[in-house]
Amino acid sequence: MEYFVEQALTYTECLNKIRMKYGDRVTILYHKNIRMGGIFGLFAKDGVEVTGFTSSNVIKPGTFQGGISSGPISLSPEPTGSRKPPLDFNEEKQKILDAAGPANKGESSALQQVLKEVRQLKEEIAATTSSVQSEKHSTISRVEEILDINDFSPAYGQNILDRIKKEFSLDGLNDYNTVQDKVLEWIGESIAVYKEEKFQRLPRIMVLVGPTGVGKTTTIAKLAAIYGIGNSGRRPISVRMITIDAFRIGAKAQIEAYGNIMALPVSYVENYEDLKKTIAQYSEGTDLILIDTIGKSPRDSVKLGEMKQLLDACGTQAELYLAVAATTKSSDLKEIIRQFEPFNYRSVIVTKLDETIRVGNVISALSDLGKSVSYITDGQRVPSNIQKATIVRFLINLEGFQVNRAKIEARFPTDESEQIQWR
Ligand SMILES: Nc1nc2c(ncn2[C@@H]2O[C@H](COP(=O)(O)OP(=O)(O)OP(=O)(O)O)[C@@H](O)[C@H]2O)c(=O)[nH]1
Ligand SMILES: [Mg+2]
Repeated sequence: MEYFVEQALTYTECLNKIRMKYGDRVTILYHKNIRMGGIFGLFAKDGVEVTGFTSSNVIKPGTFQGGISSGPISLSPEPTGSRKPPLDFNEEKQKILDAAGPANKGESSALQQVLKEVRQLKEEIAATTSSVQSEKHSTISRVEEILDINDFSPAYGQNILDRIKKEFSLDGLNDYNTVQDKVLEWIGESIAVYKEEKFQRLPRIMVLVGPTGVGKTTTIAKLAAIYGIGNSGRRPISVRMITIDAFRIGAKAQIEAYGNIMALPVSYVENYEDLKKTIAQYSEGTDLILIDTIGKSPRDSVKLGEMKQLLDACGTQAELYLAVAATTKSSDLKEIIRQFEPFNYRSVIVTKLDETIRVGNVISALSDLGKSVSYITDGQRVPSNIQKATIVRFLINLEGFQVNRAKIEARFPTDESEQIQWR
């Protein structure tokens, strides 16, 4: 008599395997569903495991009955379609005794021994199966947790985890720091920083659109300061601000206040004709026209459409930017990015980076939808709280990773001459 434990993807496959290996004179004790193959629970498949024993003196041929058997059954061939009556437990016990050998016939100690061995076997298998099932490599669990903390979108997170599984061997996974550095690198590679084109035709027109309250007006003032006051030793150029937001209480006063402080002119327009006329009027002698718009709910497609029509007055050379707040959750960011799509904006300005420690939402929403980031703002102070976006800036903002700044700066170098510096 010989015990066996066979595994296969299906019960029938398993029985065929047993039949091939041991012939028909076998007795099946039980079967159970298991997870097969894989490493640390990855790539495992559902399967079936059958435990039984071979015997030279199998008792009465039985028919295999589908489902979980309540006792030992024989695999002996039987005409198809014939159904065996329910198994009698005592009779089945006796079968095991018989199968254990003539010398033990009738002795319950033999049965006890058989059952004990089977139980042990079962426990051992259960222990390994459950550890295979639940055990995820600690490196993968750790990265998963960090991606979660940083509010990366589920799709983005899954991509990173799949890539780890694909690119690291079991041995490689044991080196957490190397995996972590690679993950940071992949995240960095997924951030597209907008490359500003050299603008040929003056005036350059920059327009900011976006949801309400994200910081468009404040950002317009910051941009006006960068270019109109000069920075990093750059000479100031002639800048004018135009706001479409003239009727809201306080809105006019807000941009006017910035204009006064910086001694930069502000114009107000209400409609397409006004805007077209104002741009034409100041085209001569103005290098940069910054246009502030009224915040729009991404859900209000009628208002978005009206705004789009009005902005057509800026002409095709106008550069539109979408402002979004870093504090917006990933799924809302995606909706905003999609809803503003008809504006054909060139890039995204991420505001309020100072208000959150999680930037995975921004990184994943931009990456999932293939958008670049041009500026980031990180505070209410005008003009100093604005920077050109850099990959490093996003990576050092991530929670939970041990970021080796020198390493990521070397991997994602920043063109310092491009940066805004206030002295
Ligand atoms: N913490 C922080 N606050 C900011 C930032 N940018 C703007 N704000 C603040 O956000 C609030 C709204 O800013 P606004 O510039 O008026 O926003 P807006 O997009 O023009 O708003 P609407 O015109 O109403 O759509 C103000 O209190 C700003 O000071 C930033 O980068 N960080
Ligand atoms: Mg505003």
